[in-house]
Amino acid sequence: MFDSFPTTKTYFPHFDLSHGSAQVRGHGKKVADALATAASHLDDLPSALSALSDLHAHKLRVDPVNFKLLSHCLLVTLANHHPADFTPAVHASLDKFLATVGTVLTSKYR
Ligand code: HNI
Repeated sequence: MFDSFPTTKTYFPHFDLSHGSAQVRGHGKKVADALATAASHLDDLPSALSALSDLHAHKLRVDPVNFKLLSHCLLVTLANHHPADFTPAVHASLDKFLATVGTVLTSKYR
């Protein structure tokens, strides 16, 4: 995401964003863990992601467009690393899942 959409770097001025940096890897794990939590609470994402929604909306103030950029990068990366598993059905369901997570994380911007 940082390489493909450099504007996203503005939210991480305090990070070492070089390729493979420990901070980027550590943060990637936090995001992946949050996505795993979301995947196991598909019946109630707003509650499962409530604290993260507050964080991104009120504290971090991440512009909603950035969630679409990240989702796109995740899909491209997963397709590259798991070409056999990345069937049209998996693509469609991951796209729907990531769009829903993004909607929940930006739902408190009002
Ligand atoms: Ni996001 C912190 C999850 C999208 C900018 N983000 C987090 C944390 C999690 C997380 C988990 C750590 C919270 C904590 O420490 O309590 N972020 C997610 C998820 C998505 C997402 C699941 C979407 C799928 N975040 C984005 C986007 C941006 C973003 C699109 C901006 C481009 N996030 C941040 C920033 C932080 C952050 C900035 C704080 C980083 C830090 O440690 O200072």
